[in-house]
Amino acid sequence: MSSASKNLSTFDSTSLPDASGMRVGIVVSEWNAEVTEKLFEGANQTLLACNCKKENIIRKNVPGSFELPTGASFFAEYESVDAVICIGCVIQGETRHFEFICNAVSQGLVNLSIEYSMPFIFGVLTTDTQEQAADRSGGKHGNKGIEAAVTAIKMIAMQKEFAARKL
Ligand code: DLZ
Repeated sequence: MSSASKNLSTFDSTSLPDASGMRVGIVVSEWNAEVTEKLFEGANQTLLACNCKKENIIRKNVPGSFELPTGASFFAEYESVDAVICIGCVIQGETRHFEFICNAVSQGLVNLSIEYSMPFIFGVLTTDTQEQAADRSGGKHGNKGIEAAVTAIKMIAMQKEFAARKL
């Protein structure tokens, strides 16, 4: 089975680090909300399934995916979180908007990760069609929001491990 047709979103919460001591920010883009709400649900349910406390999951909305890095940087500046999951959905249109937005978001999140030494997770669908987005937000290819939360939990656990070893 090619990776493009595989559902990568199944996970076993018992094989993941315990998230009970984790505090996570989630920034959700309002563009393509029918998709981003499903991605958010996937991420939220996954964090809860791994014992993250409801009060330690903080959600904020931004107008579009282009604003995700700025919203995420507000979390880093003003909230005490261990990671920020950024959720968006950019669908190819007739103009070059798509590439500008995707490049800005991916580069913006890498820059933040380095600046703050903290995980900023790229939970953004970048698809050619609405159907491809639906397939990846609870459809036949799973839910990339789940995968974003799994990634956040793994990266936070890694950071905590490093911090615990530091003299
Ligand atoms: C303007 C725009 C367009 C055309 N398409 C999308 C999209 O598919 N997904 C998305 O998240 N946002 C889109 N936006 C909005 C931009 O992300 C941004 O909010 C505006 O350009 C204002 O900065």
